[in-house]
Amino acid sequence: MVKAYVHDNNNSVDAREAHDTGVPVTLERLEKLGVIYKYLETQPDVESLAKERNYKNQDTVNIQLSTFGNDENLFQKKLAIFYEEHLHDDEEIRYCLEGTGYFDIRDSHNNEWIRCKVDPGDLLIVPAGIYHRFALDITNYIKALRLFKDEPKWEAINKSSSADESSTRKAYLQSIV
Ligand code: KMT
Ligand code: NI
Repeated sequence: MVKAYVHDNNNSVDAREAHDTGVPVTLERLEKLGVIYKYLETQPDVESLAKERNYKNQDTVNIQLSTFGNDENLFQKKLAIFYEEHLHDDEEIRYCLEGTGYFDIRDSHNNEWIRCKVDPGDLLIVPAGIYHRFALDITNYIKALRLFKDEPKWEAINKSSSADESSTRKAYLQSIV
């Protein structure tokens, strides 16, 4: 069930550890950042939400060592990509089907990372232009549904000065003031 807290920002510890400062984050605080975080019982509930919001595409990702042919190197590389701070040009939905993981959401008001722990049934709506990243937890497994509005906008745009200056980022910052 949904649980969010301030990340301790201790980068000398594995991303898959909890990194819990003990400071809870409310759903209202996340909503102020444009993030919707909630529990939905079934996949059809997710499909209808996606339809309402004009989503056209989806895929399922299975993130665990065996997906990568048990190649530990390749697995770590993939995890490192997910853990790079990035944004997308479109709103996206993430829904946890099995396993667990962490979505870290950057709070642009104070630069804190807000860590959202996802369990099966937990759903996040991540707005266009918000910086975020994803980590597995110590169980090393998640199966998640990723829902996208339009195909060309799936791409992850890593944090950089050009991403900071992009129209998507600017529009996002305008939307939360
Ligand atoms: C994202 O946008 O960060 C991702 O798609 C991460 C993988 S989904 C578990
Ligand atoms: Ni992303």
